[in-house]
Parts: sequence; structure tokens; C-alpha cells
Amino acid sequence: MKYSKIDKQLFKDNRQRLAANMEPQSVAILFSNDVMPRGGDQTYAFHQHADLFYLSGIDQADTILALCPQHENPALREVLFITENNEHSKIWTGNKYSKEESREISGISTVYWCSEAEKILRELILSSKTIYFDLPENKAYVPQVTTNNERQAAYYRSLYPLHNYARLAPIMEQLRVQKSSIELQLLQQACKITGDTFKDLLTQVHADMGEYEIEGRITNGFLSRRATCHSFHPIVASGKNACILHYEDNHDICQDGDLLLLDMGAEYAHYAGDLSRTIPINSKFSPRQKQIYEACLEVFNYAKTLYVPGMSINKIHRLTLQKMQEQLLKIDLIKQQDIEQEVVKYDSVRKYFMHGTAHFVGLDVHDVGGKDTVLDYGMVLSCEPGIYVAEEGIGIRIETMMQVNDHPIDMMADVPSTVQEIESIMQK
Ligand SMILES: [Mn+2]
Repeated sequence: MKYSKIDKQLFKDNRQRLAANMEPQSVAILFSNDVMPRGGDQTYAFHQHADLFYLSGIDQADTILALCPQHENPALREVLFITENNEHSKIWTGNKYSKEESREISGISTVYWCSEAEKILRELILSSKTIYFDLPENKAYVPQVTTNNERQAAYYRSLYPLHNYARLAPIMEQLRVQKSSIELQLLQQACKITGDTFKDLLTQVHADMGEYEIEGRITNGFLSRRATCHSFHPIVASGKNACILHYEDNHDICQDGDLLLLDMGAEYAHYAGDLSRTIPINSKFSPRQKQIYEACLEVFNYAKTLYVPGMSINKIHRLTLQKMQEQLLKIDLIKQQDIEQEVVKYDSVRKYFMHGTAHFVGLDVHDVGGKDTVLDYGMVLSCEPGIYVAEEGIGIRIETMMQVNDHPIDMMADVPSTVQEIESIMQK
């Protein structure tokens, strides 16, 4: 792996916390993600299932984890199944983990080859009343392909139809939303790689550069700093492209006088970074660009103070909309009359700021955790107000990652955000 070895205490603690939340006499069975086909004989780069990684640290396809915390045989309370090395795979794809390496990474002492899974799982299932499976439960996205966990759950359910079945996803959400100190360090590393790469871009961006060329520099900045990959497809949006919220074509040429919106994140050891900044392509904001930028920055700096225990994503967004309303009035984008005529409160603000202020960040860039989840110490969320004025070809987003605290912690506080900082570095 490109990342440094992770302290296996993280995975041990995570399993212990899960066990404490499982029903008596139950077993949880988790399967790794599929290797996804791309075309011909090619596949996409493998990406481990977040929950399986969270509970084991095993970063390899064809992995099964079974947790049966009350099994009478202590050796069967935590069982890992991995794919077996053979002579062909050693030559063509490199070594897979050995059993010993898997024990060292996960802290699980009982490791079998996958070929033995059905037999061992039978033993675990027959000594349990309830079986947990980990189906995809993201509220915003329904996968168009059936996941390995869904297929396996259906298969085992057909073999053992008289058991109780239970959902693992709600428990995993509850566990994962609260970050441990080891996780905070990994997230901080993802933030550092992301922030340092952005700082490099400040000295590199100029007119006539392709958005794709900047995307290339982001990839280079991430990988050369030991990121595994991007945590999401980077947005490199010049001029009016910045008003397309999920623009990812990155195929235009940066024009002198336009702004450039960058929304990018490195993934380090599976943990996501998420940063947005908006900069002037020719290194100087025009008076109008500066006016809108500083209105957004004012909202950003205010919103950052809201990440305290007891808040929620919905509460933060409500307060941020209020602050945004003040700023939009100030720069004349909306008028008092627009507010009075709103059918739904803040509709006139949403015309220019149409997305949310915050989402959780963790193993997924849009991590588990709901909009009404009560914020607590150690949770990590994005803070990302934006102002999009399509008719002027100006789109601005300023984003960082915040750690919830009595004094909220900006995890990328060292990344320039003021007009003066950005211009002075770009003009050097
Ligand atoms: Mn974000």
C-alpha cells in the first residue's frame, strides 16, 4: 500500500464497539467490494468496502469478515477469510496478503482462505440466532449494480431461511460518524496532502492553461505525496463552468480575467480530503469578483464558528443561509423586496447558494451521518458556502474540513483564503 501502516488498535477498537452494539447470539458477515469491470479484460482500480476496511484494515478484494462476539469458541469470535496466493497470481498481479500479514494488519488471529468460508460460516450461522448483513443504505444514492454484500446476503438467506436477519448499516453509521484519534490523524494527513497540492497550484495557474492540465497537476500533487487516489473526481471549473455545481469535464481553457473554482480532495489510507478554493486566473480579482468573493468569505468565516457540539447539519445550514442573506443584500444580488416575496423562507438566497453548507467526511467524502445527527467532539464535516451568479459567469465556493469542538478546528487552516493572501502568492 502507498500509505504507512495503520495502528491495528483502530480496527480492534472498531470491532469491539460493533460487538457492543450487536444483539445477543448474533453474527455479522461483511464482504469486500467487487472488482468492477471496465471493458474488455480491464477492471477499475479496486476500492475496498468502507465498513470492511473500518473493521479489519484489509485492503484487498475477495475478503470476508465474520464477527460472532459470543461464540463459545473464542477463536471463532473474529474470523477473516482472504484469497489464496497461487503461482499464477504471484507472477501476474503480485503477492496477496499472507495469513500472517493479514493478522498483523487486522489484529485478527483466526485467518482462513476464502475457499473454506462456506464451511466455517455454516458453523457460525448455526450457532447464532441473528445474522447481520451490510447492505448499501445511502439515502441519496441507489447503486445501479448489485453489490457483493447484497448478492451474498441473498445467497446465505436462501441457505438459512429460518434465521433472523438484521441491518448492519445503521450500526456502522453510528460508529463511523464519531472519529477516533487515529482516524483524525489519517484525515489530517488527507487534508495536508490536499492543501499542499492546492498551494502548489497557486504558483502554477495562469491564463491559457487547460483545466485538464490543472487536473493533471492535482493528480501529480496527490500521488507524489502518497495519496492513494482522488477522494472524488476533481472539479476544475473556469469562468461560467463554476456555476455547474458538479462540473467535471475539465476540458476548457482558462481565460484571462475569469475565476477558477477548484474542488478537490486526496484520499489517504482510505480517508478523504475535501477542499474548495476560487482564485483569479490572471492572479488579480476584478473589483466585482472581489466583492462577491469577500461576501462568500465572510459567510465562510462565520459558518466555521458553528461546528460546536450540539449543532447539526440542518441547524448550521439554516444559520448560514441567514448570514448569506445579509451578504447578498449587501452586494445587491437580492433586494429586501425579494425576501418579502419569498414563498419558502430563503428561496431568494437559494437562487445563488443552492447546495448545503456541510456534510460529514471520513472514509467516504460524503460520509455516513444524517442532517439531524447531533454534532459531538471529534466529528468531521465540510464547511462550504458558495455564491453562483450564472449571468455574470462567476461561481465561488470556499470549503474546508472542520473538526467539531468548543472552539471548532479548521483542519486546513493553513490554506490561503483571503484575497490578499491568494493574490500575493499568485503574483510572486
Ligand atoms: Mn464537499
